[in-house]
Parts: sequence; structure tokens; C-alpha cells
Amino acid sequence: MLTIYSDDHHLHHGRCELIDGKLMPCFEMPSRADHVLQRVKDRELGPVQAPRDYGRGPIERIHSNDYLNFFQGAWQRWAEMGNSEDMMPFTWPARTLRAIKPQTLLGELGYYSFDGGAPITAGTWQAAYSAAQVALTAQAEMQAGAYSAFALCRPPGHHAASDVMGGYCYLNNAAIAAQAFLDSGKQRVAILDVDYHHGNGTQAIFYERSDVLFASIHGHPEFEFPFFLGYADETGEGAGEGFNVNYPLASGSAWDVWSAALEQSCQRIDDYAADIIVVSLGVDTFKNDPISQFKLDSPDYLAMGKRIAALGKPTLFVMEGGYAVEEIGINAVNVLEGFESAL
Ligand code: Q9C
Ligand code: ZN
Repeated sequence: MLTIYSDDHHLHHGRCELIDGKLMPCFEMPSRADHVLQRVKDRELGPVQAPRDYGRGPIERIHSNDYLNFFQGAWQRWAEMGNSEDMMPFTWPARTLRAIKPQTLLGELGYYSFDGGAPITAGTWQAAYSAAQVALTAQAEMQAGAYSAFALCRPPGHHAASDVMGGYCYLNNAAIAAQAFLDSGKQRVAILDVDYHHGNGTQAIFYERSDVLFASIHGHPEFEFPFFLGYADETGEGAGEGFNVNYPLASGSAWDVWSAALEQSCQRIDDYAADIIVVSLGVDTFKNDPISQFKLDSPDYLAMGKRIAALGKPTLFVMEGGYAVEEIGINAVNVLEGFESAL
């Protein structure tokens, strides 16, 4: 399988996040992607190529211009105000407040985010922009005939909506790739989100559309981030009614429970008759993940890849979460090797 990868992800390295009242080093760190790349090479998964640059156009198909202009220019404005530390929001337009965009930088940052988990650093825009180009290049390789590809994106994307960042995510790489498939002639794309967290951004982007089926298996929002989306009764709206499927699972879920939800997701994707599958590949479902509560073990990821391969459709894997840094490469590449072993 072809892997697309850019070193630019190193340009994004947030210093800290607030967990249990303590400032901790960011779990979403550069070594994550380095470990995955090393495992791709160790296992000789296939060639590794740098992305081409498709510009901002295909990103603007998913994200609003206002949001992109803000994100692209935010660090320079912050630095011109004399700052050198990470830029983070701490006020959001929650209930009782009005979502009117303020005129100052931190106000705008609150307007364009839903949590304090997506710090903007000097290199964050370039890293996120390059991650989107990684996804777009992998998409183009498949459009040109590859049956599968691995977009080794970092930072991840599935929590980012059209004009909202959060949950370590800025640009929704999987959504950008899915839209690119549609724009190059595909009729129906299924996005299977196997990251431990609900892909709230991807769901929101496609919620009223029938040309993208979104299926997500995740920690139940009753107990898990992002808390305010991901319930089973969210089935889509308008033209999108019936094209959104959530499988919220209990804390402690292991492969027996998780694989039953995968089976249902796959049957739903079969019924949809998708032309292409995009997998939001988070491996934070792993038993030793430091911020997650599922209990998947490394061999389970081989089985996951095999089941996805049985869908019999061209498949683009897009890297999302996974914070057990030592094992992230093993688990992510196990999905890809399981997929290839079943072809
Ligand atoms: N107590 C992705 O996996 N909050 N994002 C963690 C832990 C944020 C995860 C708090 C989790 C975001 C792409
Ligand atoms: Zn996650």
C-alpha cells in the first residue's frame, strides 16, 4: 500500500493541554507520526511519497473562507501583539451567549473553536495545510487507479467542522478527501470513523447530505469527549436523513462489543453501495491508550483491516488519533496489513 507523508507535521508541536487541573505535555505530539512512519518502513508496507500541493481550493470545499483566513493569519497577529507562547481559547459562545464574531484575536479564536484542545503555534497552519495535502495526494493516487492508500496525516482532522477547530483538529483531512472524490466524479462516499472519539466535525459537515454516509464507532458521549454529539439518534437531517449512523459504546468495550458495531457499520455501508470508503483511522481504541477507555489489543487491528477489506471497495485510510505512542505504529499498520492480507 502506498503511504503519503510530509515532514511538515513537525512544525506543529503544542506545548501543553489542561487535564485534571494540570498542565500536561500535549498528547497529540510529533513522535506519533514518526512512529507510524517507522513502522510503515519496518514492515515494508510499500512506497512512501511526499504530497503534491493542490492549493487552498479543495480545502475551501469543506471549510469556510472566513475560518481559513482566520486560521492562516492567526499566529502572525498573535506574534505582532508580542506573544510567543501557544495561542489557546478559553471562552466560547455556549448557551445564554450570542455567537457574534468579536473583533479581537482571542474573541475570534473562541468563536472559531469548541474547546481549548487545539493550540495554535507558529507552524500549526503549515502543518495542518500539509496534512490536508497529504490526504488530497492520497485521494488523487486512488483516483488515478490505486485500490488503497494511507494518508499519514498529522495533526488529525475529524473533530474539525466547517468553521470550528477543537480536539487536536484544525482541518478535516478525511472530509476534504471525501469531497475531492465527489468532485472528481464519484457518486457515493462512505466515511467509516473508527477513532475512539466521535467524529463530530465530519458528522456536522455531511449531516444534511446523502452523497456521504458517515458511520462512527466511539465512546458514548454520555461519558466521553466530545460529549455534545455522537448519540445513536443522530441519523441525519433533510436530504441527509438516514445517512448518519452512530455506534456509541460503553467505557471498557473490548473487541467482542466493538467488532459487533463494526459488523453493523459494514452492513450499512454495503446497503449504501458506496463507490469509495474513507476510513478515519484512529487507534486510540487501544487498551493502553492514555486518554481512552476501550480495550482493543494489537491483533484486533489486523481483524479490523480484514473486515474493512471484505467490503470489497477502494479504501483510503486517513490517520486520526492514537496516543499510546510506542504502539501507535504497530496498531495503525496492523489495520493496513490486515486489509492487504484479505485482498
Ligand atoms: N481527559 C483525537 O483523537 N480531550 N482527538 C482529552 C482527556 C481531547 C482527541 C481529555 C481529546 C481529543 C483526534
Ligand atoms: Zn480520538
